[in-house]
Amino acid sequence: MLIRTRRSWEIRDAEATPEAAFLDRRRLLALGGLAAGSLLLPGTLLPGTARAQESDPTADLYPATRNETYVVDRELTPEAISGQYNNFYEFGSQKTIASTAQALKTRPWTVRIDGMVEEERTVDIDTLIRAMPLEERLYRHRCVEAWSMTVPWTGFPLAALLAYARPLAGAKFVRFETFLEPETASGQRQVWYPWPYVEGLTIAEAGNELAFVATGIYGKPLAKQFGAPLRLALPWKYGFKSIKSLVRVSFTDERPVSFWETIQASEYGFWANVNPEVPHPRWTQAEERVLHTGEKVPTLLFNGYGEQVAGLYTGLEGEALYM
Ligand SMILES: Nc1nc2c(c(=O)[nH]1)N[C@H]1C(S)=C(S)[C@@H](COP(=O)(O)O)O[C@H]1N2
Ligand SMILES: [Mo]
Repeated sequence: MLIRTRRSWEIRDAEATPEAAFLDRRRLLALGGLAAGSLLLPGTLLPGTARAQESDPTADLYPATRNETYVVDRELTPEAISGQYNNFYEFGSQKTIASTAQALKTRPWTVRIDGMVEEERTVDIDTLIRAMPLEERLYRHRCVEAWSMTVPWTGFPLAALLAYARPLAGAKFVRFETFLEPETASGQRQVWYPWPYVEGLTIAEAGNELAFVATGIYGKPLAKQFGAPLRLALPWKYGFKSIKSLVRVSFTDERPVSFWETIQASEYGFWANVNPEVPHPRWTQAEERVLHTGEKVPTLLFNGYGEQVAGLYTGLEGEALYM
């Protein structure tokens, strides 16, 4: 048992102000601009924020209406910070991949739906996005490396994609796959990694109301470094489960083995639910570093989303649910 002096539900006054959760879009943009101004040289463009998204064929769908069910008790992370500190190993193992990620060509783009489904098919990304009910949600994100951010995603419930895919009754898992294009993604030329990036969920997890497919962030289509044009956002799990730049969604009765599980199964398991009391083999998970302030705050069980997801794991106590 860990003993903490500050309880997980005690949040500082500054974090608790309703303004923090409901920053209007203009103020958010101003915040982003301010931080960008202080971090970047004059005249430097923030990669992927303006140019690429203007030409996005779905740009007219943004900003989408915010779903007020998903609120947060933390300040949003400015785009100038979250857009410059990314994990996207396809473009390198360092956090500063935003510029190189601009090489990713996101149109034309298709998503293959296959495996145990009524009918296998390949759908064009713009057709898919327009068929889905877009909304905005504020979610917290906790990386296994113990940093965290809070961001406004735009997208649709993964449950809507499940309904669209029509899996067979025998399907038990969903397997997700990222693009494979070593010509543009320099990281994929590092052949010791098991490309393409793969992740997986149980059908029950994928159907949970919190499981979200993001197409946008900060009221705009996703910038490339965030995993354009389509990525998962699974706020109760460590960030590596939220796979970026999806090209394939497969239904199966076998538990998928993920990219990170292939590399180091003793550190990155299938379930990877956030739990402050189960340390990573090489560091504690009790606290996290808030990306834009550097402040250390206690990590919460299921990243604070236990009410929605704890029920998914009853009867599975023998599994390594928290790594
Ligand atoms: N395809 C792919 N998806 C990925 C990753 C990656 O390297 N490749 N990194 C993961 C990790 S470790 C995290 S924390 C999040 C980071 O998302 P962000 O850069 O949008 O904050 O993406 C996840 N999805
Ligand atoms: Mo991560």
